[in-house]
Amino acid sequence: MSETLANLLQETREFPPPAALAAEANVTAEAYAEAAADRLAFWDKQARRLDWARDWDQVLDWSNPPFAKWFVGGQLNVAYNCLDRHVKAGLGDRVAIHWEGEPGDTRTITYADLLRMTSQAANALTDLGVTAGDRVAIYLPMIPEAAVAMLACARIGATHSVVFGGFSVDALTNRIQDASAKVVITADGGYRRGKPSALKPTVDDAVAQCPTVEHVLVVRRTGGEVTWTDKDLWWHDTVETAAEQHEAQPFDAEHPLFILYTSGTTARPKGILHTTGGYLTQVSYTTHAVFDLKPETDVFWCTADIGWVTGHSYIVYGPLSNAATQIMYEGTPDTPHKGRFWEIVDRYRATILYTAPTLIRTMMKWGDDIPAGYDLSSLRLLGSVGEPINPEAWIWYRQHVGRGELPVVDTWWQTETGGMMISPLPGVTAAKPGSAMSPLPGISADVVDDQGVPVPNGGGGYLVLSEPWPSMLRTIWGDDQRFIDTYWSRFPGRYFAGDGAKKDADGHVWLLGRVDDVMLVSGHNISTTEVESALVSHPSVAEAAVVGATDPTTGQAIVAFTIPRGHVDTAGEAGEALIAELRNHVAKSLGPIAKPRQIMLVPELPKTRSGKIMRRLLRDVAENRSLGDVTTLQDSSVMELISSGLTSGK
Ligand code: 6R9
Repeated sequence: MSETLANLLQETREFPPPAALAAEANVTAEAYAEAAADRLAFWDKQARRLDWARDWDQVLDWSNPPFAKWFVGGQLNVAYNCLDRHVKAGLGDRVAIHWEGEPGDTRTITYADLLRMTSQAANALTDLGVTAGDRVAIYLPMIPEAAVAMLACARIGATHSVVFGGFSVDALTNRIQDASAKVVITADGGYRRGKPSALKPTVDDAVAQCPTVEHVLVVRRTGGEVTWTDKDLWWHDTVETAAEQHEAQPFDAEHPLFILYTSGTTARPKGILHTTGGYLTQVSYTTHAVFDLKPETDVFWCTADIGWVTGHSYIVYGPLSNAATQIMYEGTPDTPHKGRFWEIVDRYRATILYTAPTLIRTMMKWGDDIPAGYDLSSLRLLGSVGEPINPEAWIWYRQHVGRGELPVVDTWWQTETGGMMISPLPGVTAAKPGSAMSPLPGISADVVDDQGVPVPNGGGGYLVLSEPWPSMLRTIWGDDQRFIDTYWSRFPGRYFAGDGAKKDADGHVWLLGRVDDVMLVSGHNISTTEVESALVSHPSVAEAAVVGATDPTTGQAIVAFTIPRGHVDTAGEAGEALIAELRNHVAKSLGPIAKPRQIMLVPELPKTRSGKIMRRLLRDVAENRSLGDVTTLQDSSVMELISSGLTSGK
């Protein structure tokens, strides 16, 4: 990665925090100094934001790396920290969740309600024979019961494994089998794109192949027909009739909390294991620090699905442990119209919005007039996660959603890191569009070269995490060796994140995408992210995905799949002219070496359910191969659309 293009660091805009926000910020620059002086004392203090039943004897035990133990000997209950303690503090009437179904039905759930629902579910699971340490698979749409099911597992010490509601029979079967789940919690279906979409048939097919499953709890959401088996129980018969009182027992700080399978774009999915005390400490603290969350007045909205780590950490555990009021939305952003997100922000007076670059770019494509049609004046902070955010998308987000005033926090982290790791602090950092900026207080990250030597400012290489952190994964479920091989062997003693990154002249971190996606063109390492950002900076482009395809002369050649903005004419010669212009535009912004060999204008890009572009599939198209594994693809018709409608140019 040392030979990254020299002239790429050209984004120099800087946006300091609004003075009013900085003056009232939850966390100031002092936090960096405090953590730098004594990292473990810093995390000890953050852990005390939670309620512990037993204090810990040691903050970190790193005597057997890479197997960490945080808050050794401490005991706590995660659900107690998210619910009971708030109700005990007199906050029972505070709204925990403003839920909005896709068809427009709504539910308002207070902390007292959520505690009652969770207690009932905990009692019901216990009655079904679920005990601490058992695994429960959750395959639900974005309905409040998803959060209730997770919290109920946490409450009784069962380990949940949430599987995306869009995953196929095979994906669900593998995940249930890998974790030997005893119970599956699902629904008849959910609403997506304006119609009910069934879930139960997928569960039926999966459970038929999973002998460990004893019971299936089924929430009635759509009222659609379901086939019934002798393992099935209705949620409303079982949970909603259970006792409303449940005494939460404390669990060890290292008790397993959940397994979440990474999307597995290549090999067998990895069951990422997270535990109790360190995980909750870090997600709770980062919610407080990075969103500057003021639970009395803020209305928080994270648009992620609960089946993604972002939904675990920043819908369920982070916001609820901080007694936040939040919005939860079941459906898609364009049902029944393209202003749906802004309508929700407007209706609930959302103050903090946390979403993904893919959505921001989609909103750019749909046009500026759509957000302009709603009152977004309640917003005070914007966040981004999931992929590198192109400077152009960052600026659009701040301009058209954030009135040109609001701070944007670009938060880098992974399923494996559990919580945010690299991000601006909204009251402290002068943010640069496209950069995740600096490791958060208490976090140590660096960019290193092939040999593991930290690169100087201005250099590029691999992102590593150089010290253990509280919400780190503890292992890959059932496969310690794979945990060591995947994350700790490339650079011994340090965690290898698998992302390319660079440090700018000021030492700020810029993420360049997965290292598997870096292209090697005529001996130069070129990051897909940078070519994509160059394309997106052209006024005719809404979104772009870039891959390296084998090329006889240059080793790899750059192939770009580009979605034009709504108003752009791409028919016939206009399309050819646009392609020529875009190739030159990239050459002009990044240098001739980065000029794409080929640009294809496409209507859509293949994405995972969490919005990440599946470049692997595009590489298959670019190299005329048949498609590899598509099980994690959000919408399988997209690939047909791309292959059939290609307008390509050389
Ligand atoms: C939270 C989440 C992790 C991968 C990660 C990186 C990419 C996430 C990012 C980002 C640049 C950001 N990623 N946030 N890249 N800037 N702010 O997304 O977890 O689904 O496990 O994905 O996502 O490539 O390695 P997960």
